[in-house]
Amino acid sequence: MTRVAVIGAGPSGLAQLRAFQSAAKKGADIPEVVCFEKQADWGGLWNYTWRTGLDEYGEPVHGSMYRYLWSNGPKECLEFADYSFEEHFGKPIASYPPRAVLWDYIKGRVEKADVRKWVRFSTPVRMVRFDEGTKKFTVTAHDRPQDRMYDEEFDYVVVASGHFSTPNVPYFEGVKTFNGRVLHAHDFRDALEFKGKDVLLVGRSYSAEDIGSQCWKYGAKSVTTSYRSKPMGFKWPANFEERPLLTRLENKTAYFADGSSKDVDALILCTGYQHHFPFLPDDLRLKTANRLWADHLYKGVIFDGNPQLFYIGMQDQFYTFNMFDVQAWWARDVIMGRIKLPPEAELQANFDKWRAREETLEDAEQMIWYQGDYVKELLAETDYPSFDIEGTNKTFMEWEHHKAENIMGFRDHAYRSLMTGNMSPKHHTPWVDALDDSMEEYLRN
Ligand code: FAD
Ligand code: NA7
Repeated sequence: MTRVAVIGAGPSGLAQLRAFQSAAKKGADIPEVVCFEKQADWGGLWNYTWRTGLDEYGEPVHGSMYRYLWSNGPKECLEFADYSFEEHFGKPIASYPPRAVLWDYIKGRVEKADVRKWVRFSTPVRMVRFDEGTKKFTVTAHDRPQDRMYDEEFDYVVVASGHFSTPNVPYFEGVKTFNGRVLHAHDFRDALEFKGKDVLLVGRSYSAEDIGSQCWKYGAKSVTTSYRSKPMGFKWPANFEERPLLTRLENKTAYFADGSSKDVDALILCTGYQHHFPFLPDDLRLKTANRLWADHLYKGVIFDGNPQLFYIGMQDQFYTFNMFDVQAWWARDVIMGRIKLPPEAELQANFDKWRAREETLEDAEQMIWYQGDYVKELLAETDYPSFDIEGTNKTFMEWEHHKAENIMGFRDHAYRSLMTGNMSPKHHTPWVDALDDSMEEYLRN
C-alpha cells in the first residue's frame, strides 16, 4: 500500500489530511496517511503555548503566537470552501476573530472529518532520507512520551512544518549591554509586560505592526518602530511613531539612522523568520526567502529535486487557509495519479512565468491579485469546492483600505462571506476597548 508522511498538523498539514479524507468519503481508495506532529495538539501556530525557548521535552518551542492576538486579515478571506464559519459556529460571526476562535474553527473541520487517528502527537520528525534505488523515503521520528526513536518507510512526504517559527535575529551594536529587555517576536507572549514602558520594535511588517499595536492597546507609555526599507505609513496614535533603522544601543538609549535617539525600556525584534528544516538533508531541503513565489517549488508545491516530495504553505501569505487547501488537494491528486505531472521543462516554464510576474509586483494590491491568480490556477485542477477569488481579492482590498483609514479601528469592520453569501455582523465592542480575547466573549450576542 502507498504510504504518505505528513510533517506537521498545523493548518497546512490538516489541509492535507482533510484532502485525503474527502477523497475517501467520495469512495476513492486512498493511501495510508501518517501525520507526525511535534506538539501535543493540532492547529500549529494557532495552538497557543505560554512556553518560550524549549518545550517540556527540550524541543524548540514552535509557537510564535501571543495572547490577545486577533486575526490580522478578514476571516472571509481565509474561510474554508468546504466548511464555513457559519457551519462551525451555527451563526454568522464578526470578521476579525481572536486566536482562540480561529483555532476552534480549524479544529472543527478535522474533528468532523475524524482524522485525529492519523496523527502521532508529541512526535517530532528527526530526519528524512530518500533512497534512489527503492524510491522510498525513510522517516525517523521521535516518540517523546515513550522516548523512543524509530524509522518508517514512505512513498511520499509532505512537509507542512510552517515557516514562521525559527526567528531571524540580526545583531545591533550595543545590544549585549543594553539595559532593558531584548526579545524576538517569536518569544513575545503578553503585551501587559510592556504596560507603562517605552518600547522599541525593529521591522515594518505584520509582526511590528501588530505587536506594536498590541503594546499600545495594553498601555505601553510609547511605541517606536524602526524600519530598514520604508515606513509602514499608517496614521498612528500620538504616542506611536516610526523612525529609520536602529544603528546602535548604549545603555538605554537607541540611536537611529537619521541621527535621532530615544531612551527605551525594551527592544522587540520583529525581523521575520527563517525557512528552517533541521530534519531534512541537503538534497531534500527547501532553501528560500519568505516570498510570494518560493524558490525550488514547481506549482508552489512540488520540490524541484524530487517529485515525491511536497511542501505546503511555504510562500509568503496573503491567502492562508484556503490556499493551503488548494495546495493540499493538488498534492493529493498528484499522489493519487489523478493529476499527471507534465514534463519537467513544462513545470520549469510554469515556474519561470510566476517568478517573472512576482518580480514585477510593486504593492500589496498587485501581490493580492497575484496570489489570488495562483490559487485560481491550482483550484481549477482539483475538486476543491470552487470559490469566488475575485470577491476574496476585493475583500482584501477593502481590508487594506480600512487599515489605511484607521489602523487601530480596521478590525471593527465586517464583510460578506464568499462561501455563504451572508453578511457578517459587526463585533459588539470596538477592538481598542476589547481587552478580553476569549471565545466566549467574542461569540457573545
Ligand atoms: P504552522 O501553523 O506553523 O504549523 C506547523 C506545524 O508543524 C506545527 O504544529 C509544528 O509543531 C509542526 N512541526 C514543525 N516541525 C516539526 C517536526 N520536525 N516534526 C513534526 N512536526 C513539526 N495567518 C492568518 O491567516 N491570519 C492571521 O491573523 C495570522 N496571524 C499570524 C500571527 C503570527 C504571530 C504568525 C507567526 C503567523 C500568523 N499567520 C496568520 C500566518 C500563519 O502562518 C498561518 O495562519 C498558519 O498557521 C500556517 O500554517 P502551517 O500549517 O503552514 O504552519
Ligand atoms: P516578515 O513579514 O517576514 O517581515 C520581516 C520584517 O523584518 C521586515 O519588515 C524586514 O524589513 C525586517 N527585517 C529583517 N531583517 C532585518 C534587519 N536586519 N534589520 C531591520 N529589519 C529587518 O515577518 P513578520 O514576522 O512581520 O510576519 C510573519 C508572519 O507573522 C506574517 O505572515 C503574519 O501574518 C504574522 P524589510 O521590510 O525587508 O525592510
